[in-house]
Amino acid sequence: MQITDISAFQVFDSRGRPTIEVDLTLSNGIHGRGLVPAGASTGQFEALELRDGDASRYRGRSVYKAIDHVQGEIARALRGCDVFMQRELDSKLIALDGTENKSRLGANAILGVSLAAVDAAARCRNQMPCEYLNDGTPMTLPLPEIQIMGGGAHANHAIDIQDIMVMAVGASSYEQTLEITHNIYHATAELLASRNLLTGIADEGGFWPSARTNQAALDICMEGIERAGYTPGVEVALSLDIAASDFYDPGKGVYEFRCEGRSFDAAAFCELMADWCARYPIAALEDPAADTDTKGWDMICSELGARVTLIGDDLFVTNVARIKKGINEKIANAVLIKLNQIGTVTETIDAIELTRKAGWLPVISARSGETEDAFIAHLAVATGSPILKVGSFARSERMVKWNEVLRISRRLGAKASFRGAAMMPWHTAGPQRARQARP
Ligand code: 2PG
Ligand code: MG
Repeated sequence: MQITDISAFQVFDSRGRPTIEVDLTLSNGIHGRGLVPAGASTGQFEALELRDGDASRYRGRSVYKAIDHVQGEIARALRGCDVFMQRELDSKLIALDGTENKSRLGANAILGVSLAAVDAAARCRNQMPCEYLNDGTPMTLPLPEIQIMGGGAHANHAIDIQDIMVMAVGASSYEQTLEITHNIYHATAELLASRNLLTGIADEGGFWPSARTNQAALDICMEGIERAGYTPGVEVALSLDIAASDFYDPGKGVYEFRCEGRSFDAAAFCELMADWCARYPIAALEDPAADTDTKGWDMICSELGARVTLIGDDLFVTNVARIKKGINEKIANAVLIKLNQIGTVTETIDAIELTRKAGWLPVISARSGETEDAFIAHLAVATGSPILKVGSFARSERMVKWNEVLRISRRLGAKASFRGAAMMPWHTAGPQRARQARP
């Protein structure tokens, strides 16, 4: 089935910032759409998001150059190509760009086209994107990581760490994970309101962190879990995105908790992470060390790698070469997977495959600047990825993904199983640790 036309438009993401929408047309008249998200705590090794940089338009953030690339060079190169040959299409896009980090055409331009091709191809076959992408790997419904409080770059650095999330590790179905999270989210809102701390929400829908220290924010979330009637560590575990690259000073080699006026060298920060894991039922830590601090990662992994899911985000940026290096160095045990960090669907799937083959966990993730697109729900199910991270349990750009997994589950029935925490092999120690966890 041939691609006949590709158009692109400027639309707006969940922060109201410009992004790209691609509309790809096939010779049978079917259209596919691709919408591109954007990060705020963007890793320095990510593929390049092309913005116009013209201060007189959208404060420099418009994406008209990327749109021109889609409608010009890219459309010319892909017209007449078979939409079912996703790997070939993506290879063409990579070759056409010709740079290491997609900086010539823009990873946002390239990803929009790559996503629109999958959407069009799936529609052509009358399949859901997850069915179209599935290569025979058993499909699973993911265990959600859902944000209760948002900090770091998503909340004007009111606290230093970025995401305090819950994982319903005791749930026996996907639907139950949502019920548990719903109850915790709203119980936490009541708790904050009762203390006059309900001051709004951060970029991904989690509560604005009105706590004075990072640990106080963890305590509020623990109380929220208990107020909802759950035992932390039994039905529910915590998961933290420390986003440590955002407060690491590479010159001094220190991590700076600015909201507390404290700083730590790599060894002291590792000790702090281990201390938190002893006090709280933490099932997963994302970016507990900076993307350039390999020694810090190594220390944390030796200390916690056997019992905590240690997820590299800024460290790996969904890049096969960086993930391979990390696997050889054994410095983590899971990889955050974000399509726009690398720029094509095929490279993203390759990153997932590589991660899984190493016995590590792929964690499919949204960005802090999201859209109404729910493709990542399909990517998680299609690849049998154990964990899905989408932000909080509020705001439609988040809920559309949680809801899409419900729809997929209804349509796939027994073809997609839910294994929950059983897909985190080292998690079994969690509940036991949790019982004696409170400080
Ligand atoms: C992250 C993401 C999502 P951003 O760091 O994992 O929380 O944030 O999209 O801003 O990089
Ligand atoms: Mg992150």
